[in-house]
Amino acid sequence: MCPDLLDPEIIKQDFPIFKRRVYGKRLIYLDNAATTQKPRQVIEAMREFYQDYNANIHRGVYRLSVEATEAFENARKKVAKFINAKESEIIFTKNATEALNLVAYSWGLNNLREGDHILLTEMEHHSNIVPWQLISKYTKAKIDYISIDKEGLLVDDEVDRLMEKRPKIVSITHVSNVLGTINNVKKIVEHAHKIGAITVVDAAQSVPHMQVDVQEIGCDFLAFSGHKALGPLGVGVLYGKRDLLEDMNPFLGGGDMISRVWLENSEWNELPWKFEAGTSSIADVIGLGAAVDYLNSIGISRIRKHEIKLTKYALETLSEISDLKIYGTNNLEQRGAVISFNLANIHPHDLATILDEEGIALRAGHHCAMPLMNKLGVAATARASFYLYNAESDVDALVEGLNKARRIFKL
Ligand code: C6P
Repeated sequence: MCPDLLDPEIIKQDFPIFKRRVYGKRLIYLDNAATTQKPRQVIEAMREFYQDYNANIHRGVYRLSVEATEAFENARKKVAKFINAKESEIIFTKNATEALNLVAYSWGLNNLREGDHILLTEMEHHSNIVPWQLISKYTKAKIDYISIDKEGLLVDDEVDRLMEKRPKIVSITHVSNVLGTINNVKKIVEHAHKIGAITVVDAAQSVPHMQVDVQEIGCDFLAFSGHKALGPLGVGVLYGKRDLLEDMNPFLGGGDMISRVWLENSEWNELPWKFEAGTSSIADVIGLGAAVDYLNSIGISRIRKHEIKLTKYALETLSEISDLKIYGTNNLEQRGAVISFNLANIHPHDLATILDEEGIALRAGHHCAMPLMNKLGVAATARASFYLYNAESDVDALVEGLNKARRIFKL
């Protein structure tokens, strides 16, 4: 086997969940855009924390607390290196949603006012729409949306037209969780910077799957969730440029984020702790560090290659099913490992239920992207999303399951 190619069957051995059976069948997990499974290395790192050195961080001088603090800050180093950032620019949040809210509230509330524009796209997840709608209510700044074409790609002319309105902030997804579209964020960031806008990249669906380098993209902020990158639930990351973070007010107040507190006012802690109020999800952060180690040991570019191969195979085999409508582009350079589809007029929830009986886990619904569903003219889709442990046999099982659905619905 070519050393550049992954062998999903070997990788699966690192993931205890694949030992279980679902209705007596092997588990075929195709909901990686929602959350990924966890390798034993991540589970073990978290177990070790709770079993061997469970203590709060940044507070105690005793051995356990020192060890916990070291492991926590070491995870920050790993995450920073993974996306080519400085440690002081990595803020641990609860998830990508909280990271995006942090920017909206801490930057948006102070910097936006009536007459200002916020630029988003029609393919955003609710997490990159709703926080801006809230901020727009408070500040009266107006939101514009870059539209998408039939292939699910951003319309270049629309980018140019809306940039002419000189938005103060441009916040876009790197990879769509519905269409799989990979946006050219570097180009959009460059354009936005030319007109003096601040840029935010929602990297929830990119960081786990492809090389993401914040210096290369040049963005001001970037958000992602640990749980979509083999890490535990409960930890997300916000990258922010130091000078911007320095100027911003804290998002949440409480312990750990201050240097001094008086009855009348307070002084903030240094970066990044200024934005990490209260006790952090220590075990989760340590687990995320282990996930980064695991991803590095496999190689993120090998993961991307594997996903391109699998997506190509899936697009080819799925397109042979009659009455199956696939959304998004066929250009694999511009597409992540996410395939949304509808089969005739079968409701995606019915499809997902039939597939579940075959041990296949995939998501059906609006995928927290209701404006995008409206644009596509549907209420919902079914969605298969792949990761490093998925094999062509998983795609074959999906095709078989869809053919079973066709038989049940007498198509
Ligand atoms: N999308 C999906 O099934 P959180 O929930 O904060 O970890 O991630 C939010 C988020 C932000 N941006 C994008 C592009 C996303 O895909 C998600 C999460 C999941 O598609 C859950 S709705």
